[in-house]
Amino acid sequence: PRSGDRRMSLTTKIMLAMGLGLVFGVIFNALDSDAIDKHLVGGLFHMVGRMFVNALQMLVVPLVFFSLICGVAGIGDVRILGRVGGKSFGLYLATTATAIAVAILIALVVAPGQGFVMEGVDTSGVTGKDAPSVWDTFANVIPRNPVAAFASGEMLQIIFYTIVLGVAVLMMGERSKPFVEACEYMNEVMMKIVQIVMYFAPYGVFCLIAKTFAEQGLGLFLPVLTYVLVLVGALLLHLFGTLMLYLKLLSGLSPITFMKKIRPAQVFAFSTASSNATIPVTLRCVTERMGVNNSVASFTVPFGATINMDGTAIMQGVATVFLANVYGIDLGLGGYMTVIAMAVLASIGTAGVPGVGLVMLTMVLGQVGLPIEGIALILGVDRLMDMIRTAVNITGDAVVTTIVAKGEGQIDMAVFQNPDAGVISD
Ligand code: DAS
Repeated sequence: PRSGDRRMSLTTKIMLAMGLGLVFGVIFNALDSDAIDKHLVGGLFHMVGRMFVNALQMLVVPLVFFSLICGVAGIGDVRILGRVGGKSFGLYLATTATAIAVAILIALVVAPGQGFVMEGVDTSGVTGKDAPSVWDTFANVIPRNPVAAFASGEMLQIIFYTIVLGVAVLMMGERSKPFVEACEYMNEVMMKIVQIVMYFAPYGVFCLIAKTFAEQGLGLFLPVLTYVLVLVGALLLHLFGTLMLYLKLLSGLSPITFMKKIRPAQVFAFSTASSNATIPVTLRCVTERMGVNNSVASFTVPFGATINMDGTAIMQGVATVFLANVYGIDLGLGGYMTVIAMAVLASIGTAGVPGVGLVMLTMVLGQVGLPIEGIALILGVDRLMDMIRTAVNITGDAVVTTIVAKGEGQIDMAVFQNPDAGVISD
């Protein structure tokens, strides 16, 4: 609870920083219509904002490496990797791909940010067409030189190489224990670094928002509101629509019973904005409240918390469409196919800790040639969006867990039907 209290105060601070940044920016814009950069304060805001965006990007490579190694190597036995790993991996990909495809379709129809082109931002050098073709994107997943891939932050190659390394570690059997323990330790260390960076989020958010609104004026606020509405709509559609359809069609289990039993984990995910922190609660919900056998859940839940991020993929899809509209860049079908592939792979690499979905968004934007500074527009609202999408993420983990368990005959239906099974105080 203490860390929860601290996290909530951080959330409050970020909301406050967003509000103050908005007010300061709008006043500055009204008083001095010249670009804020001509002033000392503008330079300071630019520097602090840039430092925060750099710090977010600094997290990506080591966080993905250690989180993914733990997810794969944590499976424990190569044979388990086969049926349960294959099924759950396939379902995690399917639900995430469905999530982002539906999200992009909704965003293209509603077109948030349409008609509002960022003034004074030179987008001539930024065209979606620079992104490599989808075929090259997949062909280049295999790194010629893994060290170069890590050094240059080629995320697709890093994710691929890390998964292969994880499987190789599993094949070492007992001798891999020290390595896996070291990776788990480093994974914890990486989460601490995320916490350190998130500590500075209010300052980064204030400077980024203030600078953005000083340059663009209040006109920008409306499209950001549409971004939030489209994103929340897409998240709720996935939560109560797509995921429940998967559950009903592939397991025959009752979505209404499922939603009642998973609620404590959703509440915890919302308040912590961390899938990883919610793993113990998700595990208890699927085993004690739904009757899933621990032999399945102990793998699929942590695996899902590491590689399955439907809510995050939805955010990345909607944010990409929003930013493409705001910068007046047409990504074309190839561009959106790349976004879907990148967001699915990025959600595989996203560890389940607060704010990393945004960190991965910088990778998706880079891949399709959109300016990374664009995240300044959605940074202020991202903390609240993160809480909602994390609840969607863990629900997706639990849906796949119950589907796989049902298919393996590893679910005690008496427990699933019993409304009082393993009640956890919400
Ligand atoms: N907060 C992350 C999680 O724990 C997701 C995200 O940042 O998008 O699932």
